[in-house]
Amino acid sequence: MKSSKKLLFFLIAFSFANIIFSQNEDSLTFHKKMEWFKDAKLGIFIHWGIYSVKGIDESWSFFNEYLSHEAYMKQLEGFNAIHYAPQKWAELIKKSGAKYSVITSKHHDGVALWNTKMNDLSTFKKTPAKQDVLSPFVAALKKEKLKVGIYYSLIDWSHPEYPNFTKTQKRYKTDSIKWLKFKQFFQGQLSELSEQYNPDLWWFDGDWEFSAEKWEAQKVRKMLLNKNPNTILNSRLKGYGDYATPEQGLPLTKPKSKYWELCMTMNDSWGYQHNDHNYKTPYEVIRIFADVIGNGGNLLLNIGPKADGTIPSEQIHILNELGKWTKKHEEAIFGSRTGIPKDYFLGTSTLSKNGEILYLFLPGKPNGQIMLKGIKNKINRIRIVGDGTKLSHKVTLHQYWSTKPGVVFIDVPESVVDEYMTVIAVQLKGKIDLGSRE
Ligand code: JFZ
Repeated sequence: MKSSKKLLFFLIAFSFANIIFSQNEDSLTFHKKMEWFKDAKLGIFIHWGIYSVKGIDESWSFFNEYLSHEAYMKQLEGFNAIHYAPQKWAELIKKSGAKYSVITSKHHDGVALWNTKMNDLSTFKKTPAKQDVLSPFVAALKKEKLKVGIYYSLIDWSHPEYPNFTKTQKRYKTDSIKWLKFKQFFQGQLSELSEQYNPDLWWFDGDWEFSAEKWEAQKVRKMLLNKNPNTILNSRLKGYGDYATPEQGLPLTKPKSKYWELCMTMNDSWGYQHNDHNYKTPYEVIRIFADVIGNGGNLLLNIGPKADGTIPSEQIHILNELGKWTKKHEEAIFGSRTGIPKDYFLGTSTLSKNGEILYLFLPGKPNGQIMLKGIKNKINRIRIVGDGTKLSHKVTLHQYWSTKPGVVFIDVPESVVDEYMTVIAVQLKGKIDLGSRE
């Protein structure tokens, strides 16, 4: 190669490298920053806002015109937070076993939980609580060594410069000046949040009303990563996020994305609604949670505190029961990886990070033997997780002349059965080997 050509080659190669590294997002760094999230498994989502005053749908109730915007905003007068105890919240979350929490800093109704300088619509300026209720909670999470997630709605149906107001009333269709002002507003709020809380995770919502170009999604991503290169962004930023959020509830099979999170209500509402008593039982929550982690995902379980700052007793009950179960079974949950295909074990399973321990989740009241097929490894020991009881097993259908693994039957005595879901640990010789799958 002639030297001038060489120079050109290097110049081109260098500028390509620059494009990649200027974003500081090569795949190694990316997977490293996602590690805590992959290991975390459980997060607690909090929808707290003025909608808890009447106990109506968060923001959607006025958007869908079930009541006027004015009547909706009257709820500001009832948001008093008189029993708000952020440290207790954080301790309750910690006890559930969750490793992170995501709180609504602002929902589609535009009411900020912190003292934003970008406008006056905040719990600090417009409610009897007269407080920035976000800061003490973030501080409490940090104190409890829980990761901090900030939910932020891009949509702001109350903002005079936002195009959409309700489902039938639009403020404008195109107006570049107004849109520019709104962009400055929401990006200003994001930099406030980023400066004040430096969250570990951003949970965007409402991206569906406009395109990535209109939201300047790429620029927003860059801005947040500039401040904190390790921060994680959920998927609802028009494709500029880091992990997937399945849309139709519980996925039947493992989602394609390596990182994913299912968000779920405890009853049928995100915010507190006194009429909604349709709570899932602790067993149902635990059963779903196991299914999620068996497919390599995280569960983001929602609570909706009341306007006075108390958490409804049904929600506390679920968190406590979940906490008992996660504590007993922590080794099978936190830091685990996707389990084995259902052809090998007809149920939910996870694997230890090094692949040498297989955890089998036995819902309900198993009694009798558990069957496991196709595992080529020798089994060193089988035991009940969180209990220590050693279990006996037998291997059948294994021919000495064949490489085909046998069928394993494991005895699970009734005396060791967990109230919600028993977990057994199958300690293998070496990393799990699933053989040929035939
Ligand atoms: C959004 C909000 O509109 C809702 O009020 C709540 O805060 C929830 C957590 O998030 O609702 C959505 C948004 C997207 C999907 C489902 C509910 N989705 O992609 O399936």
